[in-house]
Amino acid sequence: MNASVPPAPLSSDPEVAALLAEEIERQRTTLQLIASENFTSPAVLAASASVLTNKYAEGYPGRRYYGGNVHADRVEDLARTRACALFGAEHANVQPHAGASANLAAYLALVEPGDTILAMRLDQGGHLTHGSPVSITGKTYRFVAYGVTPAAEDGSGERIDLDQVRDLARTERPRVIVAGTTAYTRIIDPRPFREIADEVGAYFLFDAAHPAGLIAGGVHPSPVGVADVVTFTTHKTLRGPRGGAILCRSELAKQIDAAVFPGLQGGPLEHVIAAKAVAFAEAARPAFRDYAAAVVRNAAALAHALDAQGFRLVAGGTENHTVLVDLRSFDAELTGKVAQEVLDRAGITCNRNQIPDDPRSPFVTSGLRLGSAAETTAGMGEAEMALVGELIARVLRHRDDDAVVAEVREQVRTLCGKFDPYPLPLPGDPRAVRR
Ligand code: DSN
Repeated sequence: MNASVPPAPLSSDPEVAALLAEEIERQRTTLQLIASENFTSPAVLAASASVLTNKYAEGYPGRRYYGGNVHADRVEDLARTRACALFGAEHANVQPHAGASANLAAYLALVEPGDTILAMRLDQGGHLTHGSPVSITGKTYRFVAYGVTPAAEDGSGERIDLDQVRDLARTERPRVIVAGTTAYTRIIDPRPFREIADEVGAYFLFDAAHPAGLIAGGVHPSPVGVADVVTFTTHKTLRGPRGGAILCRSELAKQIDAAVFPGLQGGPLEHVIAAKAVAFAEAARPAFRDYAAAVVRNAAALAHALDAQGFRLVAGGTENHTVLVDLRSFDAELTGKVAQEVLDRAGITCNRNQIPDDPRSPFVTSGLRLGSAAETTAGMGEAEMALVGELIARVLRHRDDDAVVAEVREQVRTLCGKFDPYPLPLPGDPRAVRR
């Protein structure tokens, strides 16, 4: 990353300025291993901090409910065109504020309240918006859930149980079948889902929030053209601003657009849409294909290192950006909650996560989810991932020893110092103030 952004003054609000400066420092000096996070480029940051935040643009390009949208129209058109070109899609809606609103809009477009939808259960690796009872999705539609196959000694288990998907589809006759996960480490082939959806006359929705960048980078199979609708977030492996988007065939374009606005949202965030346009262009460059391949290699290296330290890997390893660790094999007493807290103290940022059939609650958990997308952006490779695996094991093994935690914190700081995601000053950056 070498694009420069002029540091913007936040001197009128020293309180917020100080907090932002501390957050920049945190991101630069600790390891970012949350599988759903990344470091955007300075260009993406600049677009999302632009004056388009001032603009109301309810509607779509050429059909707005407010005046003054000549530039917003061009920005949104550019974002839509770039999204379609990147993924080979017929239609794109770039207005969803998040992956959750993209999924809700897709349901709103395709089915009626009370209709049956078949999706993966949250505690098996799915997402809240795939029908969790605490989500509006679970309260509005009748969700039926599938999961993964049982764990196997040789690592061949904990795969999406396609037999279960087929059986449930035949008995429950869902109107939509959803593929997509938040804590799943294997490639998801969209074709068997398409076949099952065709057999029972259901729509097929692919939630590509996590693998969107791997799909754009050509290292995972694309669901575009296979699924009826593809939702995704722009801020995970795709490395864009925080937000969502929807791709679909032309014949569904009208109903998808109407579901997003006015169905679900009001004014779109045109500054974020500008940043999405920047990210789509970045992801279309050849270098992004190298990045996507490196993300997968790095996750595999991290998985290998953790396996060598005695951690059981859910699904036996990884083929994407995520590693899901079953902590019980390493230490039966260690919960995901405690592990996350200890790792935080050592400067290793990740999140606790339920593993399939977890006996512990979602707040405590027996698992940790780690991801390679952000630190790959910062430039780390397989050697660094091997070291990170060792550091994680060391700090968790000696979690009651403050001296070891502090020592690992220093090793993390040194490692991060060699892979600064933002070598040039950013708006609000304390380094800019010091100059
Ligand atoms: N919260 C996101 C994740 O971490 O995977 C999904 O919404």
